[in-house]
Amino acid sequence: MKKTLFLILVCLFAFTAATAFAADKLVLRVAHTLAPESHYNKGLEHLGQLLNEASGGQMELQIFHSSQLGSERDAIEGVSMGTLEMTLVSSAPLANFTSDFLVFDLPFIIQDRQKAYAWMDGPEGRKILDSVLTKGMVGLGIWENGFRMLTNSKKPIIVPEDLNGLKIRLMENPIHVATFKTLGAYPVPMPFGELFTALQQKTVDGQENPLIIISTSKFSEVQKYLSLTGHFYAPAILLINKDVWEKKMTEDQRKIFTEAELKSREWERNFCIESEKTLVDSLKAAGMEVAEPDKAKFFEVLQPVYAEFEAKVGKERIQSLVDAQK
Ligand code: EAX
Repeated sequence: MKKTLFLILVCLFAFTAATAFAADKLVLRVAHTLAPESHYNKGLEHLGQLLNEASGGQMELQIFHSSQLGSERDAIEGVSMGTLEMTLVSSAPLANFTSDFLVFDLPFIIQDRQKAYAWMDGPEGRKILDSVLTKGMVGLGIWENGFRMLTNSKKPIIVPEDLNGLKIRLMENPIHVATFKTLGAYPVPMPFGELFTALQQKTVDGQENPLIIISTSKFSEVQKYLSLTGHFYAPAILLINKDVWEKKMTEDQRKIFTEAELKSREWERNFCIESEKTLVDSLKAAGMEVAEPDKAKFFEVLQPVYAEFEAKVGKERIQSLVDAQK
């Protein structure tokens, strides 16, 4: 009888110790919409590896790619409410939650990537990131999605008039919609997860995304024409739920995370820059016809978009980002 009780107690103790130990391990789920070969996925894998190494296996990143957990809007809502720990999303859909991000959506506002990185990593970028605090999130860093290029199934796009009447899928963002309306196109906001099928079934004629996405999402299979417009620069924002960051994580874990994030941000940006070097050629090889558009014409036609959104974005913030690239 005594022996049985002893055994039960030992088992109970072992069980409690095991669960306590398991509870020490921090598992963070991070969702994104892109392919496993994409810059988002590779950058997050890099971050996961650094976290694992620096924490002796006690911090784990679980990556959910290809919109497995829904659209970017869904992911932002999930992180905000705490049903998901983390996400990496374009800043454009995030601007619907906090308008501070809108500055990045102005056409051609970012031309010099390296100088823009310094601005985004400095106090101006921090101020923008901190605007998510009131939404139950913490902005961890500004990574890269990239310069967005136009593709379509109808014709080469050289000047804005070429876009007349074309149905172009966009991210859900008011400045993007205004931009393509001004260009004479018919804007169709839609989550990324529905895009390939929409292009395939010709519900839309075209779309715009960085070369690395056009390539890793295989849009060359359903789009003939690529125009190197670079009309928007899309930063990618790494977000974490505020309670997870402030209450669930220890100070040590936050320190490990901050260091690993900084390294991964740099790694991911370089991965984008390096990949881009060969992407035009590989997309040509995949059958796309590539055009160099008249960017100055596009910029000229788009001036009314600046006038329309200047007050909402903030004149000083616009000027600051422009000046930072001089
Ligand atoms: O953030 O929706 C898009 O076109 C984005 O580039 C993509 O989801 C990555």
